Amino acid sequence: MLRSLRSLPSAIKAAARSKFVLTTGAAKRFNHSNASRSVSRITTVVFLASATTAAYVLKDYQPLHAGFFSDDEKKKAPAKQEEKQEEGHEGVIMTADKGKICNSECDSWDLPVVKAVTTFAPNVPPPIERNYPVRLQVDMETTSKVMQISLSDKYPMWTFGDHVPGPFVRARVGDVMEIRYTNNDATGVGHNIDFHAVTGPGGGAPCLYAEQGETKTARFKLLQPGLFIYHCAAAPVPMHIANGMYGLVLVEPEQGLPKVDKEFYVLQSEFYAEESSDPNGPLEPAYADGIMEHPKYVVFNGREGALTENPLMCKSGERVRVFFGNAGPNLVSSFHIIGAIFDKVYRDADLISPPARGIQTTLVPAGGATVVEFDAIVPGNYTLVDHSIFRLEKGCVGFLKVAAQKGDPRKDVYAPGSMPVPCPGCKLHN
Ligand SMILES: [Cu+2]
Repeated sequence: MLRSLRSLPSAIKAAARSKFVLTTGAAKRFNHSNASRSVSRITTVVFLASATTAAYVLKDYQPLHAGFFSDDEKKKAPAKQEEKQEEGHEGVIMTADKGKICNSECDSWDLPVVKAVTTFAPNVPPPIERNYPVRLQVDMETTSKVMQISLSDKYPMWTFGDHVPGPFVRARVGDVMEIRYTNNDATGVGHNIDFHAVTGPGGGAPCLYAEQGETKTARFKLLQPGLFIYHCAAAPVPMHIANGMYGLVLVEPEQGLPKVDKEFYVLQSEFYAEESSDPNGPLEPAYADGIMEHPKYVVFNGREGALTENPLMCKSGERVRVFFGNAGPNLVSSFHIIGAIFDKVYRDADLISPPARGIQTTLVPAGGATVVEFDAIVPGNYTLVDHSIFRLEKGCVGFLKVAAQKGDPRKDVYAPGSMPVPCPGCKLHN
């Protein structure tokens, strides 16, 4: 198998390596005939997916630029941009230039260039204050790294930016998002990025497939406001998502979002893992558990305890917005904050329609997102959960601590008759 890989073009090698890793890993865990047939079916599906990916990469792929820009858009771009700094918000605005990968049909790349400010969960980049489109440069990289997945277990994560979840990108509708993506995964696995915010084949994934050490660049016009998942879509896709390769892109509407006091980035995902044959080794991926949709962990922000050891923090009287994504790869989330009622829910992260009001729990599909807002009225501790509540036992819990401002306990809203006491052993009310 390995000898035959040497004679293949490099893109196929990467895809085939993924298949090889999968099939040997899966075969180790299946030693009866039914399981072997399952592995064979998985292998076939993975091979077809790998071949499709390779075909995209190997053919003279034309980036998806033609038709993305109208003459109207060109008129909106400032005629000349000086170098300047937008303090506290996005990075340096540079003189616009023609992109190397632009063709004659898309000279409206001639937008001011801004380096995106990105953040890792639970932090969110500051709101966008400009009222014109830019070419927003976003640097992304892939790494692999053994990371803590719970108090007791580690897991070999595949990451964007050395973090799970990956960076939060904040843009404005009409921006051209320029992705410069480098695969620094030392294991040699090929990766890409499928942006749900992108209109065009694969969400950009075929343009961004990179083997170890490669950098790929592509530009995408952001046509719709919303909060969008991105994830790796290299074959086998479930494995790449299950190993931690996902994050969020916020595309603000032209008029922006209403001002709030605190914004947070929370992303739910699940991990399919089993004990290693090495007693001191990290957990190993359990592909069969993924197929059966039996996760070992369901977590917020990449690991059990991410939001209990380091809770979200705000003060009473502040308005809170949570950008919530669900990377799956399988489960639908019933997102709820115990003790809070969402007075605005931008259902499915639809930032155009009027938000829903007075919502207790909101469904977030795998590969989807929502935006919720509420006032932190009564001081105390609040609990983020997936209200499919057994998932609490798999790690899906986080805290929001609301500190009292100037001794205002809001007893007009919440009046204990005696000292509040959490129930013994409680994971929900600390
Ligand atoms: Cu990947």
